Amino acid sequence: MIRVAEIALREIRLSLKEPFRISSGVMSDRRILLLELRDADGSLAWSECVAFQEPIYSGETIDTAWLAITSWLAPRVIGVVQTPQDVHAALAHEIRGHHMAKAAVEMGCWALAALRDGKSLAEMLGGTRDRVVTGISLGIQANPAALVTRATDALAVGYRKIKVKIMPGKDVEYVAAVREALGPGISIMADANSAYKLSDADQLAKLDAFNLIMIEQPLGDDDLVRHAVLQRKMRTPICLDESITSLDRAEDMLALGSGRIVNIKPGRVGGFTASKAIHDLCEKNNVPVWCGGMLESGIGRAHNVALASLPNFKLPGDLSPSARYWERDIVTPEWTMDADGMVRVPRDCPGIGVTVDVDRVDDLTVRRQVLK
Ligand code: OSB
Ligand code: MG
Repeated sequence: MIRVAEIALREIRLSLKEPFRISSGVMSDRRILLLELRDADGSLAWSECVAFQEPIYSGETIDTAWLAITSWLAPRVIGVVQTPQDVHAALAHEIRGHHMAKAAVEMGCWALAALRDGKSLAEMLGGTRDRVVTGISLGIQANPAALVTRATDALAVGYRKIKVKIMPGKDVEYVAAVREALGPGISIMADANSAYKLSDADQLAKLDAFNLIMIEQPLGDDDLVRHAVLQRKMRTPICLDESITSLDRAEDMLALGSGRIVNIKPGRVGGFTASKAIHDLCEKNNVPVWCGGMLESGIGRAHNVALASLPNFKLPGDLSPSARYWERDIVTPEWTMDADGMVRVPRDCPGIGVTVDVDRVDDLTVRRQVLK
């Protein structure tokens, strides 16, 4: 049982080392929403909201999340005695949408519960691995040669999966160049972030020639039906990201055949309880899952790494180490990856397993609001 006494919201500014471009926009100087959850004994757990500053990935933004948490969500947990397993339903009841806002609160509750029990978040969630396999997600580049340079460098430092962002006009030529440069044995995939229409099926099917381990979210961000049609026209497995916003949507994907792999981002599905349910459903149906990323700071990354230690996370996650994104992260130790592309799961520390550098976070904070 936990009883949250106080939630503080903070907005920090943290600049990416270089801009990250997806088909629907570019991110560079990030505005990140962090939560500090305190219980009556003064235990403090941190969480991160994965919403971006503009609605280019989902409808939420950091400003809508701030509104949702302060107006509707925080009052559902502050002063309430409940288990972390109860929080998902408490936040879902009569409040539609706002999954990323809900997830930030819910995941903070799990982290607080882990601290209270003296367990690592990974153990609390049922994670079994002590290291997780990591891939890199490469943003859209100016030309295929620039992408090849980045892909080759990534492989050389140990990444076990190379994901390249694509969009119409920057697809077959880019993927072909990467496959040619890396050779046949390397795990390569493409992520379109909903940039295509079903009428582009012939163009997308050209990617079948490159033996990709999957293509992520080619069609609409809330689509399942057209993805099912497309999957029947392509050999490459479709992986859904944006479309899987809940356990129900994962069930729909299985029923319709909209894809064969699921990217689980706990922020997108409303938190850990939904993530675990989707993980278990997929496991039962022999559908592998992997953990996606949202260019998180070291706090959000800690939550993702803990989740990725569950057994059906069978494919490398987008769990790059801190130094890929930031000159300096806001946690100690920073997240690192070994030469085999593995990130250690801090199962030996209670809670999220890294220490938040509060002085640095204070320096980066542009607004803070405390709710009791
Ligand atoms: O679709 O997975 C995505 C980044 C921003 C928005 C959407 C996505 C991504 C990534 C980056 O692929 C993953 C990461 O390194 O955090
Ligand atoms: Mg994606």
